[in-house]
Amino acid sequence: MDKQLKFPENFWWGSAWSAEQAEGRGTTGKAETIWERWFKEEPNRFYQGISSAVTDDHLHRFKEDVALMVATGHNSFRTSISWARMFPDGGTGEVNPQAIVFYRALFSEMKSNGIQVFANLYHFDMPAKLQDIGGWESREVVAAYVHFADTCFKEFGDLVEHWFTFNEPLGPILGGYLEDFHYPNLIDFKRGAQAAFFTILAHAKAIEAFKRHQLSSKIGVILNLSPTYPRSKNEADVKAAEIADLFYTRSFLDPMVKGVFPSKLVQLLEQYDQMPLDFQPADLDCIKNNVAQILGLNYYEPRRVKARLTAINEAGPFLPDWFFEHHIMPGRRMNEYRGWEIYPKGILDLCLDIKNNYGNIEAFISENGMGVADEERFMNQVGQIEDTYRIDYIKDHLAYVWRAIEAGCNLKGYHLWTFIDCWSWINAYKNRYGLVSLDLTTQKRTIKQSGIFYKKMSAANGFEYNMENLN
Ligand code: BGP
Repeated sequence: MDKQLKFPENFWWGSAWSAEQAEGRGTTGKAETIWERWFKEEPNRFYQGISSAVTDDHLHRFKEDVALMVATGHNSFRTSISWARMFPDGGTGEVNPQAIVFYRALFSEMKSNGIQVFANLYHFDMPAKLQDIGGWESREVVAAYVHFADTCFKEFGDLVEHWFTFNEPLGPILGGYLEDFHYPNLIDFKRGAQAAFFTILAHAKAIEAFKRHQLSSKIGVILNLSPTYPRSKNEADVKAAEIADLFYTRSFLDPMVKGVFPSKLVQLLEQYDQMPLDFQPADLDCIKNNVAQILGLNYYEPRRVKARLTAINEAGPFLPDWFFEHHIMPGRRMNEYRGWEIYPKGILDLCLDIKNNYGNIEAFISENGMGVADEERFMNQVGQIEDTYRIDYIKDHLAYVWRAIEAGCNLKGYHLWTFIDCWSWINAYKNRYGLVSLDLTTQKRTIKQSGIFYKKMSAANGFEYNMENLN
């Protein structure tokens, strides 16, 4: 039975990307980032040896891009402000006037086209020089970040509607300290815990600085969250899921939104001697007093967990999966290109968790999307990608967002990952996520079928859906 799903008035329809993934290096002055550094050291780690040097060349094409935002129904859009571009001497020193000109021009262009500016201050793009002095393991870097944030509030405060301290702060910890997919490529939980703690402190200190500016905008954080499902109701599976959830969900969510660390996680880290070395009472006070005012939820896949089947190697490095194994659920629906399970109902469970356990804080879906390899297979004779699978993916997830709103969740919008196909870290251009396709040789942008659908959906503030697909 088809039903017209209507979303609340002024619902945010849009998408997101980040500076390093879309701007291109350009010639306005920019410090080397850890991505550029890593590419120089190990180009073989990047899909087809493609770096972030050019990406979408958004720096030079932003006017055309804003027109495409309008054409694909955006009323809001998130990008990040590049710390390395703002402070080209390596993340500190003099602010770059050319960077200010660029971001002011971009944000003004968006605003005058009716697109609210969502600005994020950190999307994995540490200036390499600051990584050299310890990156997020260093208090000096926290101070430099707060100065950068404060400069952005001052320079762009009149143009930005929503601010975010971090996108997916768990990512650099997982990748950089536990799983080897992000600079500095260490395997060291304790150092990772220090970097995580200072990231959380940097978030709080940036919010503290933000409050001094007395802007009418809000500031929050964007977290990648997955509901954690145990394989079964067996006690051992349930316990494994609880621990995985502490490491991956509560670790950042609790301190950044509630101002406190989950006591069970602290106990566990104490037991295994994995607590960060440097944390002061004044830090904990700052974290307590400066929490997110709005929460972005990035949802791609559920987390399925079971009790360990094998013994751990205690001579190996301490890792969260000492306590659980990932469960491959028979019958799961997969995005094989990315290796992520597609489970739309997970978005509802996630939103209910936020409603029930985090004071129903104002929130929105800040990323959700489907990366597909070799999308040119689906190109029609006029050069348009017929990505019906993406339209279905969006609808299936949004139907559960609609249901979450019906259930009282304080959800204000939906942003897709992503707008125009962009550079995806070590996967470079392998998987395409955009509403608009990008020709890498000519930089030509072409709206996909999903972009046309998105525009219609945004104009109607909803879409027709077969409710039998919900369970
Ligand atoms: C999120 C990141 C994005 C984006 C997206 C898609 O985790 O915030 O930057 O890259 O995932 O993932 P990937 O690019 O790894 O396919």
